[in-house]
Amino acid sequence: MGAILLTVETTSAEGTSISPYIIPILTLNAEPNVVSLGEEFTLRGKLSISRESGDINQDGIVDIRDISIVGRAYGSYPGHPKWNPDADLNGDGIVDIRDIAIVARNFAQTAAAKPIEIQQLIGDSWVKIADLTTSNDGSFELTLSAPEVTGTLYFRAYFPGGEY
Ligand SMILES: [Ca+2]
Ligand SMILES: [Ca+2]
Repeated sequence: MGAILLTVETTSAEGTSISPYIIPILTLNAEPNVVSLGEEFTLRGKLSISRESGDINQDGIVDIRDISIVGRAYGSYPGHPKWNPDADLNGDGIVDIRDIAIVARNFAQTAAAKPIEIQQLIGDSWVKIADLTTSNDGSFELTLSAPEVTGTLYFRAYFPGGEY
C-alpha cells in the first residue's frame, strides 16, 4: 500500500478582484494531505475579504456588523479604553471617519456565491478540474479520490473574478 503525498498550492489573486477595492484572499488545504492509493481526500478552501477592506469580523461580508465594530471604537487611539486595532482599517493610529469610509465604500461586498476554479497541475499545465461556488462564509470544498499511482499531486484554487 503506497502513500501519495498531496501538496496544495494556492494562486496569486493578482489580476482578479471582488470589487475595484477588494483583492480576494484565497486559502486551500488538503485533508488528509497524505493518503493511500485510491483513498478519498477533501480540498477545503476559503475566499476572504481582508479586515483592511472592511470585513473586520471575517464572516465573508462587509455589513452593519463591521460598521458597528468601528462605531464602538470610534475616536479611540492606542491606550484609549475603546481602542480596537482591528477597527483602525487604514492603520493611522486613530479610529475615525476615514475608517468608516472604507467600510462604507465596500459595503455589501461579499465572498459568498463567488465562482472558484479548482485546478490540478498535469504535466506543465494547470488544468481546471472543477467549478465551485463559495458558500455564505466564502468557504468551498471538493472531495476527490487519489489515483492508484504513487506520486505527488498539486492543486490550487483560482478566483476568476466574475460578477460583482
Ligand atoms: Ca463582516
Ligand atoms: Ca484609522
